[in-house]
Amino acid sequence: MSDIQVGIIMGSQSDWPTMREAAQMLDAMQIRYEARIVSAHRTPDRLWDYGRSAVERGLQVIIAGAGGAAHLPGMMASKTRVPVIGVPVQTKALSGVDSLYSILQMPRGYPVATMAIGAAGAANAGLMAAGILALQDDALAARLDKWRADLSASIPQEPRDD
Ligand code: RP5
Repeated sequence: MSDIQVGIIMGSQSDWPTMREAAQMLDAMQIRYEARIVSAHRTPDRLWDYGRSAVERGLQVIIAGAGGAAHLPGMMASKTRVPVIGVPVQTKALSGVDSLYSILQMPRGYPVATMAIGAAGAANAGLMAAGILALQDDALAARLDKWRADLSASIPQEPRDD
C-alpha cells in the first residue's frame, strides 16, 4: 500500500491547468497525492487498472476531471468504491455544460460528487477531499479550519471604489 491519499486523474494534458487548482489546494493542506492522465476514451485499459487497484493502493479519494463527453469520473465510480469527486472542465464548444451534464447525471448506485465547472470546481474538489480526510485526521482538520477562517477574515466589510 502506498502513502498516496488522493488520486487526481484527468482525461488529457489540456485539463491540467484546471486540475492543478485541486493539486495546489492539496499542497496547501499537506495532503499526499498523485496526478495522472487517465482517459476514458484514449486509455481505457489505464482507467480500468487505476480503478481496479485504487482500494488496495490505499487511495481514499479520487478527484477526476474531464471535459466534453466527460465519462472519466463516472466510469471510475463504476470501477471502485473509493469516493470520486468529479470536476467538469470548461470546453470551448459548450462552455463546460457538456462536461457538467456528462458527470452529474449518474444512475442510482454509482455516485460522483460533482463540483462546479472549471477552476473553482477543481479548487473545491481539493477542499472536499480535505474535508473527507479531516474526519480521520485532527491535524488536517485544524489546517482546514484555519484555511477557512483566513479566507473569511480576508473578506472586507465594505466594497471599495477602484
Ligand atoms: C477530454 O477531452 C479531456 O478530458 C479534455 O477535457 C477534452 C479535450 O482533450 P484534448 O483534445 O485537449 O486532449 O477527454
